[in-house]
This record gives sequence, C-alpha cells and structure tokens, in this order.
Amino acid sequence: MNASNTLTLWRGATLATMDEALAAPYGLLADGALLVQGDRLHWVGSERDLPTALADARRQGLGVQAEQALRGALVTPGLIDAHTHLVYGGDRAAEFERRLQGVSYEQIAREGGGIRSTVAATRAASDEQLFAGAAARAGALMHEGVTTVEIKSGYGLAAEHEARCLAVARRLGRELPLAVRTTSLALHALPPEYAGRSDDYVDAAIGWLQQQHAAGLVDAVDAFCETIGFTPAQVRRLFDAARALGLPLKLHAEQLSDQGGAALAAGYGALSCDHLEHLSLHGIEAMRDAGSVALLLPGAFYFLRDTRLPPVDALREAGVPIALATDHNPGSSPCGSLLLMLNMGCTLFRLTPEEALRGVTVHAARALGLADRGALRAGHRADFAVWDAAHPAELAYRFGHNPCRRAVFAGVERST
Ligand code: DI6
Ligand code: FE
Repeated sequence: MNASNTLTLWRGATLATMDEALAAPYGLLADGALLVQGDRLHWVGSERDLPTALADARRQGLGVQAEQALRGALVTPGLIDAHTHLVYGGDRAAEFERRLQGVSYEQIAREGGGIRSTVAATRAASDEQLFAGAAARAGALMHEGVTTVEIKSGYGLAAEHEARCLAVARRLGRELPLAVRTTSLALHALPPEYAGRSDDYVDAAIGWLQQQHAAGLVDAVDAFCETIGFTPAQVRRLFDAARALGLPLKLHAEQLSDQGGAALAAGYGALSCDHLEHLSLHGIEAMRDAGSVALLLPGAFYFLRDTRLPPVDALREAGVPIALATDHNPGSSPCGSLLLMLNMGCTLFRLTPEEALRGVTVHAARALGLADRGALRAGHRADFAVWDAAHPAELAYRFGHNPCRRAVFAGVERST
C-alpha cells in the first residue's frame, strides 16, 4: 500500500460539519469520524456508519494506516479569513492616539495620513521585512485554526510595490501551511504622485493589473469605492478590465457612505461586497440577485467607533449569505484574531453564533469562490481544527481565549 491509498482515521469527535445538506444546526454530528486521504476528506460521518465506510474503502483498495482518537473534542472546518490586508510596513499607533483625541479617520486620510502613511512605510520596507511582518500576523491566525486566508495588496500603490506585496503574499502561501488567495487592490487610495489625477491613476492601475495577472500574482480584484477612495465610474473601469481578464471581483462598499457600490459590484457578479454599514435596500436586492456574499467586518466597525450597523436583519431576510473576516490592516482593524470577530459579529451585529461560524467557514469560502472547503464534506480539502470545546457556540461565546488545540492543513497536521 503506498501513501495515496492509505487513510487516516480521526474518530470520537463532535463534528460541526457546517454542511448545509445536514439538517442539524452547525451540521452537527455527535460521535463523528473523518477519513482523510492525502489532502482530501475521503469520508465524513457518524461512528455507527464507520464500519460500512471502512468496508467500502477496502473494496477501493484503501486501508487505514493511522488512527487519532479525539475523545469527544469538537472539530470544525479550518477557519477562513476572507478579507485581510496582511502585507504592509510600519504601524499606525500615533494615528490611533489622534483619533482618540477626536480627529476622524476621514480627516486624517484627507490630510495625507491614514492609508498613505502606511504606503510610505511599505515602500520603504524590504521584501524580507514585509514577509516577516506578514508571516507573524498569519501565524497568529493559524494559531486559531485558520487554514485559508485572503490577502490584498493596496499599500504599494505603484507598479513595483503592488507587485512586491502580491509576491510576498504568494510566498506566504508557499512557505506557511495555510492556503493564500491574493487580491489586487491598487484602487485603495490615491498615491501622492497622482494627486489631482485620479483618472490617470486608474489607467495606470489597470495596466499593472494586466502585468500582475500575466505573472500569476492575482486571484481576484478589489477596490475602495468611497468619497476618500474611488468613484463608482472609476471602479467600473477597473472592473471592466478585470472582467476582460476573467478575474473575479469584490468591493469595499458602503463602509463610510452609500456610493451605490454594492449594486455596482453585484451587477458584475461580485463574489462579495465588504463592510456595508451604509448598504441600501437596493444594494441588498442586487446582492441577492447576483448571489454576492455580504462580508461584514466588525473589527473595523469597532475600531473606528462606528455607530451605523450593517443591515443584518434585511440581509438575512433577503437570504444574502453573510460572512465575517478580520479585515486585518494597520489603520482600521489591527486585529489578529478571527475568533474575536465571531464574538463581535454576535455582540455588535447580532448574528447568532451559528451564523458567525458559517461566516468564517462556508460563507467565507463562497466569498473567495472556493467550492472545495468551508465544510467537513467528502471531497473537500482536509482542512480542519480541533477545539477544546464541547459545543460550537463556545467559539463565539468566549473572547480573548483560544481553544484551538490542533490544526490540519490539506491533510497534514502542523503545530501552529
Ligand atoms: N477600508 C478599511 O477599513 C481599510 N481599507 C479600506 O478600504 C483601512 C485601511 C487603512 O486605514 O489602512
Ligand atoms: Fe479592507
């Protein structure tokens, strides 16, 4: 028997499969077991069905080579952080102090600080410095059972530096256990070289995107549609170019004001619309019709001391899938914990603990266009986390507490 026809059996688990095909909340299977073959889940089910599953496997020439007894521990799909800006230089602690003295985030941005101060620090950092900083941040996420992370560019804002940031994200995916999806976000802020020439900047960014795509650096395209970001007309031009390249789209929409960004993005079949505090009913309907995910970011809401809540009830009523992410970035969400976002998704946005967990598993996978993860289901990637918890609601309930005990990335257990 060679490695490809051996199975690893994980048994005695409480499985929160998050499989929408199972009727139970959380797709829960008490007394559950998993068979892992290579980087895939071969079978997921109840212990009572295990003998049949093993007999079927034997008929296919597969045999169990190793067994892990979980003694009732909770197992969930590996968590997915579907919106981060992990690659950047410097920090914004001084800006945090100014905001606490009453200066607004928008005011600081208009004075040339905010995102642009991180751009200066990012351009000044070496590739190694950028990699080390991002690897440490990714490590904190992995430690909480995160197995897939999306990473945006957006702090280079020049051809060379945007490509450098995307290359660092790709390197993280090669050198760390976790899977990385990259997103090009050149339309994050207007760099000083283009002051007063934002349309020229959009033209330049479209050219970079074509180069980044040719170099295999980009999995998706995003923009910041906002009064302090880019106009809907500029976002459309970028999206037309991205669509011509066959790249999926997402948008920072309706974070600080209603620009109609969500409806615009939905019109392009966007994977997700993100933030959404100022989302209108029209935007919700457009997202529902397009199947776009509402990716809510409670860390930024909290850290900017926002008071306007995203329209969670209306999204739920419309049946728009809701996801949660850290939005890790140095300005509006310097947050190293996706578990904390589960708690904040419940306390601040009134999600249920089950909705919150769906938001970092099945719905997060959908926000990245990944059909092979987010649930414990045969055929999916064998990404899962083992928790010191009796029930999945505990993951959202505690905060400042990490019950993750083990993490398996594409079938391989790695210490995080
Ligand atoms: N919205 C945000 O909250 C982050 N980016 C964005 O478009 C903030 C980025 C930063 O302040 O550095
Ligand atoms: Fe963001």
